[in-house]
Amino acid sequence: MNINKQQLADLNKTNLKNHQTHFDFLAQSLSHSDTDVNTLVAKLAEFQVAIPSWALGAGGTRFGRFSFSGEPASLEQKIEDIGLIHSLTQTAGAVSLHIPWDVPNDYNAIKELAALHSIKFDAVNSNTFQDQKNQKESYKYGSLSNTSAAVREQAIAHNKEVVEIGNQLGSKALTVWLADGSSFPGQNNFQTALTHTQNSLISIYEDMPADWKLYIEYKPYEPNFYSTVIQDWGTSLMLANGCGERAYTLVDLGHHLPNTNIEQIVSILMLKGKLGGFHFNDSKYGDDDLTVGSIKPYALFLIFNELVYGMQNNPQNPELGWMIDASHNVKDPLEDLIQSLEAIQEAYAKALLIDQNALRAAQEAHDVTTCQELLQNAYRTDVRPLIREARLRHGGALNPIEAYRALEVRKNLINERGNKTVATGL
Ligand code: LRH
Ligand code: MN
Ligand code: MN
Repeated sequence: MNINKQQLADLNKTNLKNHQTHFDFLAQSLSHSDTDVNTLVAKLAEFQVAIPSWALGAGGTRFGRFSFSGEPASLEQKIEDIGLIHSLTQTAGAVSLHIPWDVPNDYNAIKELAALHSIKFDAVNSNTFQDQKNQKESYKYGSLSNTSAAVREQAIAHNKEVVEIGNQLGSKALTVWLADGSSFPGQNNFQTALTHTQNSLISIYEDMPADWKLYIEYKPYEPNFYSTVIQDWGTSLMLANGCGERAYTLVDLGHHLPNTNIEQIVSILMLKGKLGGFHFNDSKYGDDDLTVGSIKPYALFLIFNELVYGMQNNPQNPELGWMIDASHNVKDPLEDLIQSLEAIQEAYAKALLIDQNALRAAQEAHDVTTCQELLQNAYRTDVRPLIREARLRHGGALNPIEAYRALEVRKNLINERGNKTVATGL
């Protein structure tokens, strides 16, 4: 199924007058500040977030998985799904592949299909947290950190192959997330595990094309429950520094212990020019991979405040690789992703509204009350007319969920793909 601009323009007609009233009102209220509304809309339209190839079907937990009908059964169908989300939102112009879950069969055909939907290939993800069929060595006791040289070599070779695959598609970054660690005290020697990991990463890094970046993802626990080799941003940064200039830390919002100040981590990494990538999701307890903004939207806004500050003040930090890393257990995956994109845009737009000069002045005057007022005034502004306007100007839907349902996208996908479908990947 494809959605064309005319269909969306027709659907938008119903909401257009209402939208215009809200947009004009917001533009009018913002005209008193020095925020130019057209610049804001342009920034929102520019902001593109990659959709991971593993998030288009129903996810699951270790207790079960409940399929969603009409799920994509191939990489081609996954790209088509992202194309649908992108048509509606105009903010999902990239895909992030997980290898070997989504290895292309025909590179040219996949590239053509992606181009047809205006989708770029973002960072590629390696997978050494599962054993694959016919694999010689097992990752049961770790991959890049394993005490066995043969296992480490196999894992290194896999990462190099992932880079090769990504290179053929136009990707420019490799994301490494390791499940390596231990479940019981005494199982691992922490120092040996870290040293092996560093050396393995260096070997992968040195093999990458000169214009590639390496993103090192951290996570405190799971699947190992006693220790994880790359447990936090400090370890990731240390490893990135050990690799070289083009190695960076990747922050996944779900990969922190409760109440961690993620915005501070983001800020410090950008100061050091070492924040490379970002995985969006939300959580109540751990790595829950829930819809972005569904649990802690204010925290997301504070994180975006630091991201915006960093993007404006830290030229030493490269452009970031943005990706949604969520799992969809009960909602339609496409609707869920649309909601995540909306939450990301909302937090970004609100952060852009913060009067940075006034904030700096209030900070210097130690006027804590005003500091809070400045942040919360921005947070309390309903920025949705800006996001809608950005979509409208680029041929998207004023209300993507409404359009998705009006066009009966899921019903069409079920007609095309069937009722009992299982997406490849997670
Ligand atoms: C690990 C993780 C990592 C993986 C993805 C499937 O929890 O966030 O990014 O690649 O989930
Ligand atoms: Mn992640
Ligand atoms: Mn995760």
